[in-house]
Amino acid sequence: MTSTLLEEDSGDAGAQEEFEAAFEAAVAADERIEPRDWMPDAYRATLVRQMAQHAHSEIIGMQPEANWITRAPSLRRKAILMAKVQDEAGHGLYLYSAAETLGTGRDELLDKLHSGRQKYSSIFNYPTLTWADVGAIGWLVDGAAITNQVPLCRCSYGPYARAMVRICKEESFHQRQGYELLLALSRGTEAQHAMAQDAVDRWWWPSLMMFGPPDEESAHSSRSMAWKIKRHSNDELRQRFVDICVPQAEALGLTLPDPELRWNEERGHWDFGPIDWSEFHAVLKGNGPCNEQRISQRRRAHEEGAWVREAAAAYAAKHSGDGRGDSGDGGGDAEGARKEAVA
Ligand code: FAQ
Repeated sequence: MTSTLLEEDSGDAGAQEEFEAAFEAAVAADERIEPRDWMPDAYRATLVRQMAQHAHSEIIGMQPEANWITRAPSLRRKAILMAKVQDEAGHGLYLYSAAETLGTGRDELLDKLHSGRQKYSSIFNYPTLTWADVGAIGWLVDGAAITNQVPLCRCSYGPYARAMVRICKEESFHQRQGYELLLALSRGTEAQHAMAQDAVDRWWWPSLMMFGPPDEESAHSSRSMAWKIKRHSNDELRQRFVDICVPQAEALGLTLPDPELRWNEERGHWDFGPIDWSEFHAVLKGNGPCNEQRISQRRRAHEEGAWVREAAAAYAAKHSGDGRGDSGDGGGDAEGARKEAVA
């Protein structure tokens, strides 16, 4: 949005209406809303909620795959997996930074994650039991993430949309590595094929749940779609994902664990069986297989990283570049460096 008129809220009621009208017009015209533009409080709150949940998912999502770094079957696979897990940390960084443009600091968001006041994706509460799970996560979880996130590159909020462009490029690389890993297992020995099939059997339904509740139960979808934060409903994206995966599974030589999967000529889509939403709700309530483990590991990592944040702040204070060097009077830069430190 370009109008400087919108950059400051004067507090005057007439002006307020004008701001609202200009905001709605900018959204309708597919213009981007930028951090200094006026925006409704509910729009800001919705963005913070979704972006925080997204950022938290990226950093919690490092855990299930990191579980296999030390046991990767070759140096090549280890290097790839380390790079992928590191990419997820980077995605968290972009998203926390994008959320900061809305006036919410990373400390505040992390505190809400650690105290259970903000969510992260249900999918990361499942365990990675075998090496094939690394492939299934890449193919299905990154695949679902891309299906959901490509439309977010056109989100009405500029910093979120721009963060998504790079994230999607990296996620699509992740998806291909997962696919390639599963293909190697599927074409390998009988035991390797069985391991790949078992992983797909376990990750398929939770991946479909990643898209959120069915449309009729989705509390936020209609408002978020009207604001062009979300461009498609949860069910639309879930269907798109199923349609993409069915032929890919066939090419992989693996089956999807759904006896009701059938091509529907009339709809031009694959029909699929019912999702067990009671499982989804249980996971959201904290009763998934790994909820406790994920959050306590995250809290521990944060506590153990305190010295890194402190050291970065001290370093920035010492090298604040204003000639005051060791005086310790480098508060501004120290704050900047603290934010730069590992999430
Ligand atoms: N898990 O009204 P809706 C990744 C909550 S990134 C947990 O439909 P909305 C990369 C929802 O927050 C994966 N909670 O909500 C990676 C709301 O609760 P609230 C994350 C869920 O926001 C790959 C309530 O249910 N991606 O995987 C879930 O309109 C590999 C009602 O739902 C994003 O976050 C769920 N699955 O639509 C990393 C993408 N679904 O807040 C490592 C951005 C719903 O009122 C390794 N987010 N809920 O307490 C979105 O697109 C949306 O937020 C949805 C949910 C689609 C997730």
